Amino acid sequence: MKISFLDEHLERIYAKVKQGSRLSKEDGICIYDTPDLLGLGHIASYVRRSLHGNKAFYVYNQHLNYTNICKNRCRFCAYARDNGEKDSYVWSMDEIEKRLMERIEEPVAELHIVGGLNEDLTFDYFIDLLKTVKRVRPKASIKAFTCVEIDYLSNLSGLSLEETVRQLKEAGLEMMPGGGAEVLNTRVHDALFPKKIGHARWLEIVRTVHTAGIKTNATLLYGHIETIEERVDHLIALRELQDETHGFSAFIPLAFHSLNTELSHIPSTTAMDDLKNVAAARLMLDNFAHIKAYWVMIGEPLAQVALSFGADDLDGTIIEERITHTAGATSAKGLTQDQMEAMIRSAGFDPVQRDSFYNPI
Ligand code: V47
Ligand code: SF4
Repeated sequence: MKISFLDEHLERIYAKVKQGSRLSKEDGICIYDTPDLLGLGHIASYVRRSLHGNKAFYVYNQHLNYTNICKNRCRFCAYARDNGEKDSYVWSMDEIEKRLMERIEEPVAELHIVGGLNEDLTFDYFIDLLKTVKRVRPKASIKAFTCVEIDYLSNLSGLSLEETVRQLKEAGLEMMPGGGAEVLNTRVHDALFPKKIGHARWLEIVRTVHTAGIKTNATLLYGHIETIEERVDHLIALRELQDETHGFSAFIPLAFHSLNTELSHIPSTTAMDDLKNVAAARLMLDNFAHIKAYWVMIGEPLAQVALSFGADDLDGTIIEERITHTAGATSAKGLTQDQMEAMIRSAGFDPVQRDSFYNPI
């Protein structure tokens, strides 16, 4: 179909996309700079539809955030607390079992488990955590721990990265979520999350995890101090690693929420920017199968629109989201399966309930 774009750069990008040519850093910057949002959506949708047709995936999942005590205290994080602070917590195995049992009648297919770097916890706690979850919910997949936690656990246990991952896998770890990279850039790292692992270590850990046969997701935390060029560099770094390992499953752009953080002066991201991040991901990450629109962060209505801007997955029902809601998210804390399916259908797509590995359920 012949399309007239308002932005001449989009003509070039569309031609490349239709030929299956890889987009350059310059193209990535044009994607973020374009005023022609609908033209951009058209191109991203072309790719999304050629990969997934009219399907829109979601997972019936449950989040477990086992502790909010964290020694890193990233400047953008509203969730973390110091040990001994009033509302700090750590869940015992009984508490974890209780939370799983509260939902045992529901068809939960995935458990998304992440927490802070709590110096009171031993490596055995994490092994017990995985085994407890597997015992109580044997049929659900465990998607747990970011590369930040893997680095921490390797230091804590004194084991090599490879051995740490091997032991976690043996205890039940099947997949890893995408958090922790934030923006793969030293300037942003030093300004916002200096105690967290940096760019090179994050990539090294992902490589090790993928080599061990564990798929991971990837994210970009946008809407704070990062520049457009830094966003594009981040996407290209992920694309290059994916060429090497093929271990990334989905990419999720994460919209920064500033309430209750040290950066509370930063305004919320705009719908324009949220949709551009989805489209940029779909177009730049030509070797990623899935792009998620995380409804918790951008809200349910915009997540529906994102399905026409490159996203093919709305993540999950979640049940009880804590991290973004502590930072001011106004979306629901969870959705029922009916709500999720109605949301997808009214956006014009066919809902596909999936497991962690995108097999339809
Ligand atoms: O790494 C922290 C981000 C991430 C804030 O892989 C914030 O399927 C916005 O990674 N405002 C954790 N974001 C969440 C995450 C995730 C979520 C859903 C699905 C998947 C997946 C992964 O949340 C952190 C950080 O980047 N975060 N604080 C904040 N104030
Ligand atoms: Fe800790 Fe993660 Fe929050 Fe950083 S983002 S302070 S590592 S819980």
